[in-house]
Amino acid sequence: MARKLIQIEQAYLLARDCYAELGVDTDLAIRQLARIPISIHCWQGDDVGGFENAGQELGGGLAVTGNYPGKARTPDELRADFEKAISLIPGRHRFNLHASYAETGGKRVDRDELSPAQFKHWIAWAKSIGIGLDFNQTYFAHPKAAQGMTLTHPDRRIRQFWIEHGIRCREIGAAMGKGLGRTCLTNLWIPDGMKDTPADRKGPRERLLASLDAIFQKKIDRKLNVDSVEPKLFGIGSESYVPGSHEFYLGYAVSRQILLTLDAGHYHPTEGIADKISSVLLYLPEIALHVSRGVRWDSDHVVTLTDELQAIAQEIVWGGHLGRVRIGLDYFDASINRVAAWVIGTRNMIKALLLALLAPIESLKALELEGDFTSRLALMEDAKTLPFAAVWDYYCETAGAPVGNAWLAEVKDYERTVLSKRR
Ligand code: RNT
Ligand code: ZN
Repeated sequence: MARKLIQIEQAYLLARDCYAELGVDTDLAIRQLARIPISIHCWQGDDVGGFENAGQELGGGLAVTGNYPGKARTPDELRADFEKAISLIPGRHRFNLHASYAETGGKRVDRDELSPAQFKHWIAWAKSIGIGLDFNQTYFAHPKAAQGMTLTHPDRRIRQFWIEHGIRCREIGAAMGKGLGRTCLTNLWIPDGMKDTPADRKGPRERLLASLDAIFQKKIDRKLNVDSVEPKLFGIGSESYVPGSHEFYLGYAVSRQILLTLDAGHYHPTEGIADKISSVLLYLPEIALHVSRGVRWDSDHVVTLTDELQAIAQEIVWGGHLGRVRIGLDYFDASINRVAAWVIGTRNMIKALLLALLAPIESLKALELEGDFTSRLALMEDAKTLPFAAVWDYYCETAGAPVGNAWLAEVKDYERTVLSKRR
């Protein structure tokens, strides 16, 4: 049931006083929050399917489980679903596309032939709804990636094919940046790795290094497009060796001064990415995040309001890094309504940011500097039960998004009237 405006406002005014007693300005927090874009991943909308219709299986160690009805089958359906989702999320966000979402008009355009032409509808659409786009090279779901190797492949011609793909995607990213007047992030992740113990760990890494240098050789205006590389610990089918490891890409990003993408599911199961942020930002101008939720492995579950998510948001906000972290989401669950999956995960990311913005961080930092760790712990714990929900509801209300779980009824209605008609 939708709550009444007067109740939302009254609750907010009480909450504002509570926070003010601790020196926290809730109005300011809301203004800051409204300016943080989340890059929402297209691939939750269609189970990482894309629109190439090449009949190729996903591969690359990516696994989507579930068969909930109603997934988007065409670019128009995906756009409509996403518009529904963002109508239920406060703030202005971005859409993150993969190269496999090219619109080729029925023609076969291979990955090494892609150009901005296949993304002109996406750009026009993004412009019409006033959002920015981000982009990704697609190094999976393709015959030339079927052996589990792309940029590290021993065959020079296959590497060259994927190098060309990498370059073209950066150009597409630049076209997105230019067309929309918002810098595009083009993120590179490859599935390369080995199931069993390699005999040579060095060779594939040397080839990857050379391939990346070939891709990033062309200078592209950083106002239009910035590049990022995404490390990973292991994948299905690459359990024993992944050339593009954390150390590999950290060194690469720092030496080339491009971005590093920290994916929350790409480390050891108990290893968080929050603590990495303040370290890597000492050496890089900007980083990107793939906020995800691994359950026992890199399972890409819908982002929930976990301690890990809150720790990530705290690091970004408390460290003063908001302008230097491009927050993106990366998960895919085909066992629930996909529009709801977008809404739940994104609203949780925003909630975590608001929680971080509402913490009495100045007091906490002062106590820490004084060495009063007792008071720091006490205040941190008390802050956890402040009336956060009243501020969150008020933010949703003033941003024109549904308050509380009122969004769910809209998704159910959309399911009834649109999604369930897709067979
Ligand atoms: C895979 C990476 C990568 C993909 C997307 C689809 O482990 O996280 O970011 O999930 O590009
Ligand atoms: Zn990722």
